[in-house]
Amino acid sequence: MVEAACFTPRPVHDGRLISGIPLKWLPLPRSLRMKIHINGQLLDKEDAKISVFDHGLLYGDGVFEGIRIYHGRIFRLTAHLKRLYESARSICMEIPIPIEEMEKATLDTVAANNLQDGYIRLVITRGVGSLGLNPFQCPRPSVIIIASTISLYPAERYEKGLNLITCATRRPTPAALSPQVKSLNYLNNVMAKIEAIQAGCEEGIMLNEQGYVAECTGDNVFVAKNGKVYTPPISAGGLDGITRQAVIEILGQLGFSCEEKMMTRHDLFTADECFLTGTAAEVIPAVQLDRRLIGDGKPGPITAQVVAAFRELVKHDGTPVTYAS
Ligand code: PXG
Repeated sequence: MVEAACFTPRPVHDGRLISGIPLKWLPLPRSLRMKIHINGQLLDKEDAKISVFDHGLLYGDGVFEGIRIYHGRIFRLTAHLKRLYESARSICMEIPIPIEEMEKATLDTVAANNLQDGYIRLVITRGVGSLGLNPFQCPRPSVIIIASTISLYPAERYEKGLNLITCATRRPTPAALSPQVKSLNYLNNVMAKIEAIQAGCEEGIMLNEQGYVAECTGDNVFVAKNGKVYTPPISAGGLDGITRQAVIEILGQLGFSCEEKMMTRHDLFTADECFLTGTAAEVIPAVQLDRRLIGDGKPGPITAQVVAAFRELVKHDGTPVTYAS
């Protein structure tokens, strides 16, 4: 069995020992432990287990979504659920519950963990099968909902901007697996992320087979030049990001034109500003690519406006969670 860690470290620890055990490693009272939804049940984290025969583990066969909770509201929940069900349909997987039930289960899991701000990971695996590729031997996909927190980059990076490299690992061609499927097999993106980190950068630009900019390993990319904003079209190979869509709307409201354009590294090197968008990253400036400064190497004014407007948007745009009083 794949097992989550037994004890959740206490949020507060002062170094005290109880019976020789550091206070931070004592189990939390049951009512305070993280609750995870698995196939209709809300389980304590230590009881939340999935079989090693699940094809999600054996083959990366399954789909997922990452969703933010802001101020007690789930940001763009309907859009995330729609993308999840489309990813599943694309890989011939029938999610065993209707979308309305998934919405309720997601809201209930957030409420059970009493999270006002955080991050939800929805994972649908192909389910338990035999040691063979054939997915039709897996009778029922498993539904997992984790409501927790995520912090991708230190706060300082939101002020100073990210440093990027161009990854040698390319975004796979749509003739292989469609880039629109958020599958459980993220190895290609993981390889690209390794390249970025090993080069001392936080994120990496991924090109498509033709050498055009597709996106980053977990975010979409935008540039600003001469007061106009550009982003690669989805057909360049990036994910149709939900934050990307929100930012396109924000840019319209701020009065900036945003054009989808095929771009090469040249367009990034010669841009005035660059920023990335994603559920985990939110909106974050990027100030260097391959050790070359983008613009003056500082986050620019258009980026600052988009960041501010995005932070405002998430305060009210979202499905409200009903918490137990
Ligand atoms: N491209 C890729 C390849 C992604 O995986 C995005 C773009 C941005 O899409 P959204 O819809 O989130 O705006 C993603 C999403 C993580 C993490 O753990 C990454 C994502 C989402 C949630 C968590 O790094 N990437």
